[in-house]
Amino acid sequence: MRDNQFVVVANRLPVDHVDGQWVASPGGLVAALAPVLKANQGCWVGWPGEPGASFEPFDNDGITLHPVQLDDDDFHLFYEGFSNSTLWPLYHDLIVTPAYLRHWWQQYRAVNEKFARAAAAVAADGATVWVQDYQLQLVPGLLRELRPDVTIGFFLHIPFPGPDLFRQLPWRAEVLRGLEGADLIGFQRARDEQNFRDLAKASGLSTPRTATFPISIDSSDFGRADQEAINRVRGSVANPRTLMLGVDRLDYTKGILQRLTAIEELLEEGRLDSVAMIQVATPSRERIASYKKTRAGVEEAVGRINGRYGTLGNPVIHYEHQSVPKSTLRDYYSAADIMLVTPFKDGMNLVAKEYVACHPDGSGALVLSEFAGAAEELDRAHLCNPFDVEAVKGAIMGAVDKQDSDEARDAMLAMNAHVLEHDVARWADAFLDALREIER
Ligand code: ADQ
Repeated sequence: MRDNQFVVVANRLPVDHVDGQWVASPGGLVAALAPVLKANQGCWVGWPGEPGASFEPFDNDGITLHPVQLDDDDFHLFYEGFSNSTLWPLYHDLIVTPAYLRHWWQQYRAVNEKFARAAAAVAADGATVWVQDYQLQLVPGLLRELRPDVTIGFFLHIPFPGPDLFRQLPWRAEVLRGLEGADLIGFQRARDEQNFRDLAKASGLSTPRTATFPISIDSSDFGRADQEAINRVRGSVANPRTLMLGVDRLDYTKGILQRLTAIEELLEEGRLDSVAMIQVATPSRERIASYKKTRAGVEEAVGRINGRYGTLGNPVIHYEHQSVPKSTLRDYYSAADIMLVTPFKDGMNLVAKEYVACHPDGSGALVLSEFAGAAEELDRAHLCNPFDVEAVKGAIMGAVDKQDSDEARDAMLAMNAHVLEHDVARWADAFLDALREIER
């Protein structure tokens, strides 16, 4: 078993088990790493997504997958609990209040031990192990104890909070010790890296190497759709003059309701006409109360806006609460005049980059939150503060007013060139090159 020179450890395997079949699953992390693994003949350690199910290692599309079994308790306490109701809100600056429950923490530690043991069992002597994200922050330290010979990288896909926020965490010392086991820690933005360094310094930690590696997309997946597909999308929403689009996991960090409120107010003020919006919202973490509440708020707003401003067979907001195939997303991105990406806080936001990749001809416009990591690179977007409805409205109107202008075209061409050049392969190479330089 100990024969893999390159091991990725992530909470989820890059596949879902559906009706006895393995199918590739959507999601930022998976979208980002699958091409890199294929190119490197790597193996992936992760949870297959079904509580209680046990599977033997298997090959999928050229990658060996090593399933880690999680039972119902693990799912509720480690995944829904500590990962997504403690760390997720804490690391996204308390958009909802994190819960600090001791039995969640104990299960988080136990599951991290499980992942560390699984990685230790498959890594070859002197292998490189790349641990992903907030669910597995203890793995570097635990793996270091089990396997001092391996080189360990860690990448955090979500923001790292300021020291004053992080210090709320009752188990802050243990989490820092876990991260300290890595030879290299990668962050999305310089701000996240600085937050971690400030905290490490104040905590007297022997700071591991850190660096900033903004993640990106596999841009070959997201070229421009053909005109027929674009006409089909626009025709199916009654050919508005301006087609807007939102694509998000249904998560309170994404600011979906705020964006709908901005559109509603613009309609009320009579500043938008002949407009339609497609909002795709992937079901996510549906059993957690704050997610139920977010969904209810979004769906109420969609109903209210359509009730007031739609006409028979012709709603303003076309809402899909489902996962859609990549090719459909590409058609939507290509057809949309204005993309709305307005998270309150987001590590990067790949959707913004996917949209930009679908506009190599300079068409389209991007309204983007200042608090998305992507705003650092996509700084020619219509940037706005998502907490300020007037600012979101202003950014939308800026995009509408400049539609088809030379300025809009130049901005999109510049952003498109940036995304095509800085793709996910380049991100992974940069991280792995930096890790190789410090290999022990
Ligand atoms: P997410 O919070 O999931 O990722 P994002 O970066 O936008 O956010 O990635 C979402 C991915 O899912 C995109 O590739 C998108 O195409 C896909 N997707 C969204 N809705 C979909 C739908 N309805 N059907 C099919 N696919 C859909 C986390 C962090 C981000 C960070 C990424 C990667 O929160 O900040 O950018 O990891 O590091």
